Amino acid sequence: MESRIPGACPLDCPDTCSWEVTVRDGVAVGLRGNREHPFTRGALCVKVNRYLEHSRAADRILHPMRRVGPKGSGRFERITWDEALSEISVRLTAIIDEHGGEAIWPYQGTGTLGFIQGESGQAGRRFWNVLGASEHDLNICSRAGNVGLRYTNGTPGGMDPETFALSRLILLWGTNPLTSGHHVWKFVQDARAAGAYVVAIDPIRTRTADQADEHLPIRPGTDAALALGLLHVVLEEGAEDRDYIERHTYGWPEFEAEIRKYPVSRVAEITGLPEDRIRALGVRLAHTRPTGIRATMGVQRHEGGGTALRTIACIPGVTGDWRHPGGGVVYSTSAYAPLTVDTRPDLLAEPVRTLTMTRLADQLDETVRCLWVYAANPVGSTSDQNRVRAALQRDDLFTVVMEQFPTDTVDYADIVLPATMQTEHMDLHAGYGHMYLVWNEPAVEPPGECLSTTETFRRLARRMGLTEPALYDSDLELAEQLLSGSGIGLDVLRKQGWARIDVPDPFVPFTDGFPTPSGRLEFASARAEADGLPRVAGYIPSYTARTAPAARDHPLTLITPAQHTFLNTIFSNNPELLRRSKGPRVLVNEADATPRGLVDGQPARVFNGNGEFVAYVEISDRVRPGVVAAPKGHWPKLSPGGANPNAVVDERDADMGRGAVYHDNFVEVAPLSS
Ligand SMILES: Nc1nc2c(c(=O)[nH]1)N[C@H]1C(S)=C(S)[C@@H](COP(=O)(O)OP(=O)(O)OC[C@H]3O[C@@H](n4cnc5c(=O)[nH]c(N)nc54)[C@H](O)[C@@H]3O)O[C@H]1N2
Ligand SMILES: Nc1nc2c(c(=O)[nH]1)N[C@H]1C(S)=C(S)[C@@H](COP(=O)(O)OP(=O)(O)OC[C@H]3O[C@@H](n4cnc5c(=O)[nH]c(N)nc54)[C@H](O)[C@@H]3O)O[C@H]1N2
Ligand code: SF4
Ligand SMILES: [Mo]
Repeated sequence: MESRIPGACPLDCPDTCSWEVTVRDGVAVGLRGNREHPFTRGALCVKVNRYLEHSRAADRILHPMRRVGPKGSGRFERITWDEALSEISVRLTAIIDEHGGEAIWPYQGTGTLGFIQGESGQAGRRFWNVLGASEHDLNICSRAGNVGLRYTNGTPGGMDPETFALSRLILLWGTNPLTSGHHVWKFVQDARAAGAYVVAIDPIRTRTADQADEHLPIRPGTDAALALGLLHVVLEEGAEDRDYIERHTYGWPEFEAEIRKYPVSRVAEITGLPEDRIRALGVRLAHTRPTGIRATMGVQRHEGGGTALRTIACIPGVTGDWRHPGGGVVYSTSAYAPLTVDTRPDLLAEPVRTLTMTRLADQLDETVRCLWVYAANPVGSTSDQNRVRAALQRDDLFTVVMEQFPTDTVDYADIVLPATMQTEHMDLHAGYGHMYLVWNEPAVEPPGECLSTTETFRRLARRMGLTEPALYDSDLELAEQLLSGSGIGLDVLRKQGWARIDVPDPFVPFTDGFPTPSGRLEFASARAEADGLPRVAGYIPSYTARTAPAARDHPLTLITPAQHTFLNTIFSNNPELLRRSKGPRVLVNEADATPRGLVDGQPARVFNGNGEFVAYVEISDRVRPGVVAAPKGHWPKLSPGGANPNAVVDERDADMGRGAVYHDNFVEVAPLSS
């Protein structure tokens, strides 16, 4: 018997593909992108094409385990679920009795974005509320940009990415879609076929930059200055949309004065870009309607990253691009998901503190007695790896990790709980790069003793004798609750596998105003001022951009972008994808490689005061002199030297939302032998 089961890619990728699993006699034998889905259009990606293979990998965790070696050793014995739940129940109860519920840190990551099993719905939070556990701020990925956009537009939401097909000038700004979410490219190609011009603004000449009509290799962390410089040219050209500004924006005189401070000559100095290229792009922007801007998370992994998005978002306010389908900015579409997430904050007996995902090393102190990691791999993915490792070593810390694979984080667990993969559990998704809900029907039985997130928490609640009924809602009940205000029926969604969010097509946002205090696009924001930020959008340099050469202890700026063959640290243990990654690499410009004696293909130490990692040198003009790049995602324990780039990343906050600064650190590079 063969059947086709609709599902969704669960990964932290804007495209949230709709897929179809072919099941024969209870075994998943095929996986492919849904051909009917308007965004997926039948294609998955180089990583997820191996998802079924990955789900059957030899190193998959299939049973609960208890640590037998020292923390970090990764030595475990198999135990039963009954033993695991008993031990956890006893430990949690003792911790709550002695230290209070806040001593528990439920550290949820982005392994799955599901609304039922994953981070979008904060799966497990009802359980944590009953226990009074600390809140967890999942700010690792996109927060600074979200906050920045909110000051300007009132929401991080913007254009429907499908409308890029209608754009006539496309700015791909700090985004590498051909690696980090390629489905938008078809719409870019449609636009090009109709004559659109495509510009990539990125310190690295990425795959995407290779395909663009033009690449501007901007100095990292200076994007807001470029935005102001382009607008300076728009004003010189007299091309600002006075009518739009008058009727739909707030704070123009102040912002205009700010723009006037950034003539092209000054912007060239700040951004390291030639004056004539900036002016030429400014002229294009002035006279091309509609201009669509795709800016994603890369541009905000910096000290001034929130401000960068805030200021880039001002561009369509000046050009009036929000009037047109195909005009405007899009960062994330997740705000459009019409789903009702109810984590039941009323179940908390009293308010609790919030712990910050990007500050794990700092905040994992003796006030935390249980770290509960799920769908996350902090040893591989969060900043300041060596201090994270040290914090995880503490003897009086009880660490539980729910996982599919034996990650570096698992090595520190006291108890490991085997987790299902997407083909084995039920979930509901919304994209952050498209306008659809996607349903995931379980296709096969879980292998071994793997359990879903929801089922694990239901069983644990029962073991702990918790009586709150909301802890026992089934996955289907949770789905009904999520869809309750959406106007989309569960039956229809389950049958078709996906549904478009109820907005016109083509979608033009903000036609009824902006969800800001003034109801207008805010060049100036009283809210920003109240939050201790500049009132007017402007430019805040990143750490590496503002630090004078003489004050740098390590001279090179490190960027740690998406790795083509992995998704964060997922798939990095798949032998074929690991092979295709060509191992940990660091791209170095010849001008920096030569004086350091770095040789192409040879291993080098990349280091600063936080630590070091080892990577193979790739001498390349893809990076500017002064900038080096080492993709994220390699498992430390599968890397030479046992560390990945997060060993050198500071635990330092971006300007907004305590976002991380993954692309804003100084390093030195030396041949490994020296
Ligand atoms: N293959 C693959 N796909 C992924 C991921 C992955 O790990 N691998 N990760 C997923 C996740 S978690 C996310 S959040 C998204 C993120 O997707 P992206 O936003 O595309 O993320 P990054 O690769 O971090 O950054 C994009 C580009 O920004 C550039 N950049 C860095 N600093 C600056 C700057 O100061 N200015 C400008 N203009 N550009 C800058 C980088 O060089 C990089 O090429 O991708 C998702 N997709
Ligand atoms: N240097 C550097 N570091 C970065 C970034 C960067 O640009 N540069 N990007 C950051 C970004 S954007 C992000 S989003 C974070 C991601 O950081 P994390 O949220 O820690 O995510 P991952 O490292 O992908 O680890 C996710 C883990 O969840 C597991 N998993 C997957 N699905 C499930 C499930 O259904 N249940 C359970 N229990 N486990 C599951 C996977 O096996 C995997 O080990 O990394 C950040 N780290
Ligand atoms: S990782 Fe992105 S592109 Fe690949 S299948 Fe998942 S959603 Fe689609
Ligand atoms: Mo992310």
